[in-house]
Amino acid sequence: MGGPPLRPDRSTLRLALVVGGLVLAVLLGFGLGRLNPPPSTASGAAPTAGGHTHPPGTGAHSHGGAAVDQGTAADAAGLSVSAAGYTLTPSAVEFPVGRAGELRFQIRDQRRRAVTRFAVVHDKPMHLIVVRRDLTGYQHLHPTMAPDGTWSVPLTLTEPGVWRAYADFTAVADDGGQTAVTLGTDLTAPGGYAPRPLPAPATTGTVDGFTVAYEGTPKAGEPTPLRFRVSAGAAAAPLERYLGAYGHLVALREGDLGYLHVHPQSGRDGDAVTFQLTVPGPGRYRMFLDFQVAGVVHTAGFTVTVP
Ligand SMILES: [Cu+2]
Repeated sequence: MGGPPLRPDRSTLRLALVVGGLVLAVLLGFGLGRLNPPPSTASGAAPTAGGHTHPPGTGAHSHGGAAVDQGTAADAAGLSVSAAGYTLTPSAVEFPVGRAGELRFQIRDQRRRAVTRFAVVHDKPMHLIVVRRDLTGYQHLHPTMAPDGTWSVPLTLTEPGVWRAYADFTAVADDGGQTAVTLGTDLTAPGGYAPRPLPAPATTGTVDGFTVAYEGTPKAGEPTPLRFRVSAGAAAAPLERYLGAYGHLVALREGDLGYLHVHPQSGRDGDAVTFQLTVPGPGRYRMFLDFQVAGVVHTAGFTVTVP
């Protein structure tokens, strides 16, 4: 060696100070950011009439013991991949048309951990609804969960286009708290998309040889009872319990595919099955009634216009 000791000249020192200062500033900013807890209704929260916000997909809840917003217009759900601190994470969203595939996804919490505890609601811990953008091709599926929180279900997208998948579940947090959420994501089946117009509004329809009719007129912002009757020929069809009730109803909004919550009334009144439907606003909706006869589930669809 023997050369003069290496000493940094002044400009190198200045540079070191500047870089060091920048690093310090970044670290401080990061630390400060972490000290502030993220707002609980961070992204996409929709303001409501009560002057506060709800995460989309969660609807009304109570603050400090006082119930708020009960009985007012319920928001549509399923419009977001992330709501109420939970995120729907599909592993793949593209499906070749008409080919049997498998949809796999996780529900992750705010710490990006896969959720593995779910409450059983309507007999199942997870309800998955899949429908094409034009509200055709409706499927109601029940995925199964692996121990690591990965859900999977066989899925075939029967025609080309963009499809929406809704995961309807109630997550159980570490402290036992339960959160009911419906998250939505798009799936795609590449190919020429030929959308079909929504069928005309009707209160009677036929499916698989059954005639299904309902009474009741949904109104915007009000829970409305809808009474469905299923008949086979002249007689009432012998409905069996399906998902803890004598039928299961899902309503979706044309335009944004908003997912409406429908509450079944327990039991049957006579040969009818009644649901309480709250429609968030005017528009056209497509309702899908699943019912079971002789061990087979059938689905009747109805278009309804809310003025
Ligand atoms: Cu279900």
